[in-house]
Amino acid sequence: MGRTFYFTTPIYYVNAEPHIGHLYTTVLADTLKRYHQMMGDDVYFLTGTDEHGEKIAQVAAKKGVSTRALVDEVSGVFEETWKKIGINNDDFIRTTQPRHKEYVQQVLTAVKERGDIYFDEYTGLYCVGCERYLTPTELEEGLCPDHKTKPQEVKEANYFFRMGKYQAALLEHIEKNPGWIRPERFRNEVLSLLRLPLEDLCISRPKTRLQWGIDLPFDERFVTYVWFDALLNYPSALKRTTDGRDVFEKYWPECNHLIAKDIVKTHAIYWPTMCMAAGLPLPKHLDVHGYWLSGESKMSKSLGNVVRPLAFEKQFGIENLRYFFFREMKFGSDSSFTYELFVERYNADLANSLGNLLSRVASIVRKSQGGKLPQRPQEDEAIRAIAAQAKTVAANYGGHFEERRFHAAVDDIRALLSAGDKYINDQEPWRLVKDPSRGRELSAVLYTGLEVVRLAVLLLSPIMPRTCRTLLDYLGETRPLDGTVPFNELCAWGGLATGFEIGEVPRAFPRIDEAKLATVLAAAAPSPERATAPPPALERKPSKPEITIDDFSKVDLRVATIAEATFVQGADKLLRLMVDLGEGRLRQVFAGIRSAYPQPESLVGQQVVVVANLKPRQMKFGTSEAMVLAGGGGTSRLCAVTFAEPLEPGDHVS
Ligand code: ME8
Repeated sequence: MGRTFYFTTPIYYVNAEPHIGHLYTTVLADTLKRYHQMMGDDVYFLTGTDEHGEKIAQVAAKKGVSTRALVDEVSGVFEETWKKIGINNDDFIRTTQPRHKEYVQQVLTAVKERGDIYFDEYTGLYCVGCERYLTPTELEEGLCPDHKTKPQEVKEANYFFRMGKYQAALLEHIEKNPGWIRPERFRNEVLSLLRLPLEDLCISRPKTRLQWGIDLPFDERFVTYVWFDALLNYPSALKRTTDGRDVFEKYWPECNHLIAKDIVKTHAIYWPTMCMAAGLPLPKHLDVHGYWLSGESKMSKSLGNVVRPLAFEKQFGIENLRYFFFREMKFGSDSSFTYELFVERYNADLANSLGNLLSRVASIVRKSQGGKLPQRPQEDEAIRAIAAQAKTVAANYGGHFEERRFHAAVDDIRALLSAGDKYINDQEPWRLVKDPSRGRELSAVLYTGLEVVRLAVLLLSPIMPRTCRTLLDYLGETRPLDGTVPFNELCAWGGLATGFEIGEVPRAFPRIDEAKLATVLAAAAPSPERATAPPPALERKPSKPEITIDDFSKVDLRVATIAEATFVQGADKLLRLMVDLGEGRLRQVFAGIRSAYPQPESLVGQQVVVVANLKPRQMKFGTSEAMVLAGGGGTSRLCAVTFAEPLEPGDHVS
């Protein structure tokens, strides 16, 4: 009998559409579900959208649409996106659904009756981006470290949850359960937070300031604080599924949350203390992954450097990105996504290694065996070695998945494929084909080559389900991967479908060439998000003292054409630009616009405004010989000042 699992992703805010950061956590849950199903386990997978709170209300107001219209539209985009790319979630929860609202109100009533909610006045620093109060120690130079915005000081009378009361119990739970928060370093982070005094949590917002939320059942002048509402989605979705069932008893004890490190505090502190007060058993695991960075900054809607799942699906296929996710990210650490790196990995691992091995061997089978897969051969030393490696890879696979060492599972599969590749190179079946007396050797080599492919594809199938299903079917491996056939049987060496006639060799992973990459890069910058994202919480800097026209005329503003744009090693805000001011030489400029241009080469050829008579500045990386003008930054997107029409380099700007 298999085990039971309940995987959840965060419910995503509907203030902007999904990007590949959201995709990653969703794919992670989907892959874990498929892995466990293959192992014969029973899995429930929930995702959804978080639709209340100040942030959502602000975005709707800025767009000039009703909040209801905004949440319906964007939640629909999330749900559709997951559907279109084959995410296999069991339910999709929206916090605006009656099933959720009713549950939140029940919990609030119970916690209040227990004496764990009280009314008080409070002053604190609120970050709308995070939708929570930040402690002064969390700020970096007075700003929220995630959103780079100044939190607003809020003073108001509100309801509070006695979170502090549960501090000792939570500390004890985490100390006693080493695997509760994984990986270890996030557990340590939470433990150190819990060694400081834990304040109570403000769980309401007065309707005079915010109407968009779930009414407090005991005081309708207030709505519920968005995190107290959102976290309860995990049980509320089980209490009443979209098709009307109550699966809480079955799945709740096996709850495993998947989140990124941005929301550790809410999930590892707010949430378990809420569970304690509500009489809910604590979730079983909290798995925390790192960020996908775009270049070196976090990919995020507020920074505007995002890659959209559906666009990627059209460009290179989501399944290939799923592969990249698991190959590249070491669980718990940050990883960079760039199109260039994606293409490099794809070409090396999928086109060259897996795709090539399959097509080289399959085409000889077609040529020499009438397309029929050969008999399992007598094993010589070389075959025994590869079979032993395959056996070890399959044996370690489960441990890697369950300890969240996905990249190690992929490394093993890559190593198996390269052993297969080396074996084929050593055995040279293209020469054996020419010698009729070596037919038996030939079929042994072909069998072995395709058996390696079958096993690699089987093991990759939770990661690339559709692609792998097609390849397995092609090889005559039609057994279901839903646990009805035991995993050990599927993966036993020698399972290749002897006698099955393979069809025309598929071009499973066509190589991506430079030209295709260049087209995608050109389309990716500037990202459409930059043009449409509403800036978070506007803050205007105080204006500077008045100047005269004479003061202004001292500034020599010129048109400059960007000839080169590159990252600067060791400087995460700067780009190094070589600009042409029509002087017969290029000037070097270090410009603090990196976050806006994750693909700096997109700037080449653009014309910008520079301060040409600024005294050269000696910097750590070299001399900066001018300054580029840019707009935005701080709380909104950053963008270099450019021209709608081409001008001559060196032209005056006035
Ligand atoms: O925080 N790298 O919603 P959210 C990796 N509504 N993962 C990323 C990512 C990146 N660059 N960007 C986003 C919220 N994610 C709340 C959650 S749960 C009760 C409420 C993923 O829309 C990652 O899973 O800001 C992260 O934790 C989540 O999206 C944040 O999504």
